[in-house]
Amino acid sequence: MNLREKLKLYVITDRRLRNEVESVKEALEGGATAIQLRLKGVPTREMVEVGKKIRKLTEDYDTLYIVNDRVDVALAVDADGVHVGQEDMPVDVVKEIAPNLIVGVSASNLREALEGERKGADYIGAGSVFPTRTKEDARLLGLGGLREIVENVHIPVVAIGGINHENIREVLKVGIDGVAVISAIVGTKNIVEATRRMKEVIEEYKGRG
Ligand code: TZP
Ligand code: MG
Repeated sequence: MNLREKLKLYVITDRRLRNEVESVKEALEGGATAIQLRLKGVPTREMVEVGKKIRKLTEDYDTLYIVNDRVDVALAVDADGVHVGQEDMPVDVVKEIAPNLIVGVSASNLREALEGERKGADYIGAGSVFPTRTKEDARLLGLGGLREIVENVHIPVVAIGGINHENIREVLKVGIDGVAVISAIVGTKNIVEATRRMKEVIEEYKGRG
């Protein structure tokens, strides 16, 4: 499966909403195509411990596994990739020290997306598409900004921020490769079901190929 296909439904952990291992198990069962381990303010040792468990689970489902922020942790747990923000390690430096990792970069405007692409990113995480309560300092990109990125970069684009079962069709219309979701999946009681329902909408839209 190519990267675009693997980025279709990208579920991100959030400990404030649910334990990571539990939420990953359920999201995988529901059909998530990518998992991101996102842990803020957690000791490195614990990150590695949790990260290894999630490696096993994602392996069983042949699902893409990305670690947020930390190149060292991504390498330590044998993740497929790392996702870096505008204040994390620059993409070209990540590629220098970890050439085998898939690297995603966050962009909240076209300039950041083009710069990420130029520096060798494998995909762009573009957002926040809608207002979100999950990330305090998220900058609003909007659907218009998302469209501008999709029309100008050549690498896959994953939309993030405030995406839920109600507004996902508007996002798919823009022509993105995937959606990244926290609260609309991890913040629900039945993560399996929430994942499955979102996957159905995506596949309906993109065709099941
Ligand atoms: N980056 C931009 S918006 C966001 C991140 C991590 C939060 C997405 O969470 P939610 O709950 O899907 O809006
Ligand atoms: Mg970051």
